Amino acid sequence: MFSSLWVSEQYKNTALSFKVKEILFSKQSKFQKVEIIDTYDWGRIMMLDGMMMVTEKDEFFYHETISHLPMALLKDVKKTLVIGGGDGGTIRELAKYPSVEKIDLVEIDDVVVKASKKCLPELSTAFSDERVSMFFEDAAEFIKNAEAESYDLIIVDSSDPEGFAECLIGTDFYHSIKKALTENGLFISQSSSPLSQTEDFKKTWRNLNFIFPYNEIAWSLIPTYPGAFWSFVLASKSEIKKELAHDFVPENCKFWKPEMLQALLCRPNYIASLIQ
Ligand code: SPD
Repeated sequence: MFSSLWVSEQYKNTALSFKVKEILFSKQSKFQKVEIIDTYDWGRIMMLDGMMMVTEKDEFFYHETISHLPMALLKDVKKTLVIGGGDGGTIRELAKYPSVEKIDLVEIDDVVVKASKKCLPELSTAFSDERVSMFFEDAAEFIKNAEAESYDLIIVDSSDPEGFAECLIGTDFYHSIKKALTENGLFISQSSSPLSQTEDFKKTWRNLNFIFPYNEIAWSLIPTYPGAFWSFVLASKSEIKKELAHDFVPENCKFWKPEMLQALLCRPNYIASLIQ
């Protein structure tokens, strides 16, 4: 059937548009509008309040970077926490590691998980993994109340730092993250596009440096996010050695391979100039 319907993500004065095959899911939750739309060129996409979260075609760049990069730097990870990430892509990648015993997922909006389970079968495979526990609550409260040194790896897989997600780049939040991390544990957060969301990126980096003694920046490509050139910040209470900590290679990756570690941690001059 021919469709003339297009959906766009508008970010400031730029928009990226996708031709719609079919709207599969559309619901106004307590927090946001959750939509899953089948498109011609990018497969099924998830949008929250009109902002692109995932497309089936390019989600692997994002989910493989945010999970395998920190996992490559850590030895024998057992306890993990994912904040946001209700589409399931990040926990799908963490579930590839036999050493991981616990994957806690804190997602404020249960409708995001419901939509993914219903319409995104390639992303939602790990929801039934017995190591996964789901908490539908505010992440800032959850982490404030978490036990000290209770996670080896904490991942923030959030939407842009606006509205209810804004606190996820604040110093209070980072302070709670620091407390909840084990001594050699690692924190990673998506940190916006240095190109199109420069101020968000700089603020995230500044706040993180204020709280943690050791910090790094990684980058990746996400073609359907504003700017496409994406960043991730890492932090730890211990020195972050930029080398592989083990030789386990997760299966079925489309982007990640151990050699990517050096590439993604290599800081382009453009990023270096932003944080001088
Ligand atoms: N501008 C969109 C940033 C969204 C990052 N998180 C997306 C969730 C994917 N699991």
